[in-house]
Amino acid sequence: FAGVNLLSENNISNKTPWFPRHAVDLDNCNHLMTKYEPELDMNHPGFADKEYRERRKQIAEIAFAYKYGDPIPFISYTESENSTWQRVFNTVLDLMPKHACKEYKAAFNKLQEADIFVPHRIPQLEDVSNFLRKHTGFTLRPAAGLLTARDFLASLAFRVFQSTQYVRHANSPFHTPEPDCIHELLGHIPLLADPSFAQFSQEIGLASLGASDSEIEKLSTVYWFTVEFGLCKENQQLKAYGAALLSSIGELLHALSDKPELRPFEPASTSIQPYQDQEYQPIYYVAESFEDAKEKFRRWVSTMSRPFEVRFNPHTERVEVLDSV
Ligand code: NLE
Ligand code: FE2
Repeated sequence: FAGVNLLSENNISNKTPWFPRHAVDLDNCNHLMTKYEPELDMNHPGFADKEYRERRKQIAEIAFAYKYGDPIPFISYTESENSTWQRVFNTVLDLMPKHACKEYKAAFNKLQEADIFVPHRIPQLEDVSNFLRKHTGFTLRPAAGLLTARDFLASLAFRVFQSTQYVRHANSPFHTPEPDCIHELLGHIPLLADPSFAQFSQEIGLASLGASDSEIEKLSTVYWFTVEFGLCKENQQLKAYGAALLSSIGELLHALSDKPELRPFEPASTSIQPYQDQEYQPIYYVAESFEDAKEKFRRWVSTMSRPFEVRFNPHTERVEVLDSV
């Protein structure tokens, strides 16, 4: 039974789910949730649009073929795709000064200065990845669609963000329930260039490695209500930092109206709040600041049941497993 020894090396019991130990292992962390595939979902705006479905397939192939270390393939976006980007980009330009948190605005400016964020063309993931690497060490990998929470969170532990590369359907520019590259670019990328936020993202990822299914569920719920839909305070005012708010003018205005319920971010209760992902959220969580959210998150994670600790070594891109007893 040579395998038994292997499994229990470093005290990892054979009950611990497999997890990536090196960034190259992320080649195996690309399992998709199928619920949003335009082929399968009758409500998807692309369901009846054969050309759109073909295009999605073509771009998904790139992600399936991608291997660790490859440059991210260039996509020649069509005029219609670029114009969808431009419509969303212009609304962000309008709303950002008033409604986005200061860290988002600062990074957005840098992306404009670097000529990566321009109105008329969709940025290439390879350029964005190189930009992030310089600021926080985050890099991107192309993803074919919505990944399982376990695979998606695991990549964050390595400061790798798995990003879709296809574009939402031209008929729904201002809100789509699934991720697309406009959401990744306008929602996630600016904050991944912010050191404090990058740290928070990585810590969620590290906490997910080898976690049980129910803990993954809690971590992805925390991720949902912070990284995706989080609000924070800035000089007594509410600002958005959640990517799904910043990439969807429809939901951003809803979140800041008097319709939804706002609650203070508390990992213990936030992590068990059920949510749906089809419509605007009825509840949002408000963080005092990124630092405060990080601190609360750390305290809460330390109560989780995992019998070992993990540490990312950026020189080797390896996760080291440490006994916590
Ligand atoms: N609703 C967001 C948007 O329209 O940009 C995408 C959410 C992805 C979780
Ligand atoms: Fe997202």
